Amino acid sequence: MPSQHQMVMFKHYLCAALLLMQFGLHLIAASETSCPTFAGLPGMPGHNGNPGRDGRDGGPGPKGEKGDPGTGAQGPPGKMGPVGAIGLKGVKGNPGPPGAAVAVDISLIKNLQSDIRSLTSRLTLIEKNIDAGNRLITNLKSEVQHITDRLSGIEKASRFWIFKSVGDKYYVADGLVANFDDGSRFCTNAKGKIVLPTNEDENKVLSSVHAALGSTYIWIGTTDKVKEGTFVDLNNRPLTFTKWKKNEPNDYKGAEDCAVHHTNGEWNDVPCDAKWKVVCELQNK
Ligand SMILES: [Ca+2]
Ligand SMILES: [Ca+2]
Repeated sequence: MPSQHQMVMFKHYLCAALLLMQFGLHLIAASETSCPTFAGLPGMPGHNGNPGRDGRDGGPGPKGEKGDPGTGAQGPPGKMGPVGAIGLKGVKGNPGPPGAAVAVDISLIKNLQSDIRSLTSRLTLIEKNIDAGNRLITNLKSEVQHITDRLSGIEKASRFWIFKSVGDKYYVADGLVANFDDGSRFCTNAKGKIVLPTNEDENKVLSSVHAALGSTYIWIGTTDKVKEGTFVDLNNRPLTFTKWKKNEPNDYKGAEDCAVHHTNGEWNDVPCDAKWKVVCELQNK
């Protein structure tokens, strides 16, 4: 049996051993070893405690500090408002004080009058120049029109096989042989009329047309259909020039109411239904 003294010593050893183990455990926990630990068994859940106090029961906190001003850009201006009503008519003002008399400079007036006379004179001169310019423009327009008309006449005449310029006319022909009425119609359709010499020069030019046509007779625009023995032009006007052959017009057999121009330039009355060369005259303006 161990003695009491031995039991006491055993307790002392046991306590020292426990202390050493406790100290060793502290050292292990303080070190960074990765030794695994083992959780103990969970305990039994506790009972619910009593509910806490309502948070609203607390009093308001202290006032916070004023915030910094915003940094956003200023917005666009608002729309214009509606037009307001017309205001009341104002009260008529008092008449102003009488004006001070203006000192008149006579020399200034005279200078202005002189300037006016000078300007008037220049204006008159300009008006005269304008009139002269207008007359010039009118003349130029007239010349242009004349040239245009002549060009038009040339264009018309140039469509014919033969055309000769004589005075202000063209004698034109295409070699047509026809009676007087058909020949006259042909020339009307060509914007002209059957040829009728009105002076010696024209009569001679018509003779030269004979040479080109190889003709003996060419119809001329005169008849005595209206009054036997009185030859007139196709507008019933008296003739101002004639070149009748001796003893012509003779109204041979009472059947000669039209007239022809012979190669030698002399005229003769012949039956209108005969067929001779047709020459037209066109105005070259
Ligand atoms: Ca006759
Ligand atoms: Ca005759």
